[in-house]
Amino acid sequence: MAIHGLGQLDKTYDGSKLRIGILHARWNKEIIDSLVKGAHDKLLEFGVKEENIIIESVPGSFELPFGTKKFSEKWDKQGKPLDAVIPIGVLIKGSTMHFEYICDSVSQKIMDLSFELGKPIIFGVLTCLTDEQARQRAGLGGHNHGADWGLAAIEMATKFDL
Ligand code: RBF
Repeated sequence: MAIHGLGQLDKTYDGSKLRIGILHARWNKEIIDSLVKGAHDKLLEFGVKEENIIIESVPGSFELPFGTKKFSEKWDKQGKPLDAVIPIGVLIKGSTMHFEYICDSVSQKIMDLSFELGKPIIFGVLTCLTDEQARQRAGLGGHNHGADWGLAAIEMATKFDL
């Protein structure tokens, strides 16, 4: 059992029929790229087809909640709904209160979105005090949390016969 990270799944999940969206912010790009790759590769490992992993971006983490809503609704309208969305962002504390406000509001709104949209919206936002903490959590020296978010999306999109 991993101390940090999801560790073992409760059973094996088949992602072959799923369509999963990844919506990432572009701030802190090196870290974002690694998290997106971690999630993407884990989705492939669990059978999600490459063409059913839809990746889109927004400027920063603040844009993730609204972007996720619009991203999901766009595919609903086209008759090719996403079964889950993984919003990915990296917030790093600076010298103002910006970090505190954004962390709180973005986290709360991402949680609300699952209920609003009726589908799993995974919490793929790192809220770190330093660049080094973010790198460690993005597979750049430590465990890649993006992989856990990919697994969480597959489990949540499969488990409750949504
Ligand atoms: N976006 C992030 O995704 N991560 C950050 O660490 C981050 N830091 C920011 C710091 C400041 C002072 C400002 C003004 C914006 C920051 N943003 C960050 C961008 C923010 O999420 C958003 O894209 C912009 O504020 C435009 O709405």
